[in-house]
Amino acid sequence: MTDILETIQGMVIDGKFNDIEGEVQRAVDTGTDLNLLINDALISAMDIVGKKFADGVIYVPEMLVSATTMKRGLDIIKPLLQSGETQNRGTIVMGTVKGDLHDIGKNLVTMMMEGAGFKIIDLGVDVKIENLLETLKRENADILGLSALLTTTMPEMQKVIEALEEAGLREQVKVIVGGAPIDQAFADTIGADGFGKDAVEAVQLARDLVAAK
Ligand code: B12
Repeated sequence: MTDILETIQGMVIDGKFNDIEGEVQRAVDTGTDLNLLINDALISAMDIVGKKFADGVIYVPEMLVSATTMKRGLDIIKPLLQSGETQNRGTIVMGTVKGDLHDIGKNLVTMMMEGAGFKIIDLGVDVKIENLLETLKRENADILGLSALLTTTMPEMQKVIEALEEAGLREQVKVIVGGAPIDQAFADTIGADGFGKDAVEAVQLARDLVAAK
């Protein structure tokens, strides 16, 4: 890893939220590959933070400061991911499921989807099923993207799919799922239409699903 990526990774781990924007901007200005910046510096930092938390080396407040630092870094990159495509490729409602407050991954997926020309309605975190249903109907959405980072909130995804069936919306709305504990097997079990392990896969998945509609 190059020095600048290592520095940025360290800043997120150490929660240097006042310095991160300048450093990410410097990386961008010096032509650092955006994929490396996102994956090798920012996301990998959160993996290390998660491990430290699991090992009891750091606690929730430190994890939160790292998350804030990560978000500030991503904010610098966000405009660069917008391709300026004006064509609406389809409408996607995104949200983190009820009981779950993690939104960094969802936000990253949202940014990349917007960059790829989708219209995104981001309902945020801890989203209630009624809110999802109401928005999907109102927006006549093509896809629902659900994120979950906790093993305890994963089952909420299945509840959402069941609610879509009950509301008669399942045929019209494709459901894609993601988040660190989610995998293809889980997506299959709950009857989702797709799983994406990262934002790049999420965009491809959305493209394929809309094209197949
Ligand atoms: C940052 C963080 C927090 C922050 C969140 C801040 C925020 N605004 O998001 C705070 C401090 C609030 C937090 C709180 C908690 N956290 Co936390 N957190 C993390 C941490 C370190 C990083 C998550 C992250 O942002 N990763 C980076 C992003 C980019 O990755 P990602 O989310 O996986 O997203 C990518 C893919 O999964 C995919 N993707 C994501 N969503 C979607 C959606 C779709 C549709 C698709 C296709 C793809 C997709 O694309 C993304 C981009 O590549 C993780 C550890 C980890 N490595 O996951 C723990 C972790 C998830 N947290 C954990 C825990 C336990 C908690 C708490 C319960 C702690 C506590 N005791 O209070 C609370 C729960 C609060 C709640 N109700 O949600 C555990 C979960 C364990 C488990 N088995 O469930 C983890 C794994 C840490 C650990 N190792 O123990 N946390």
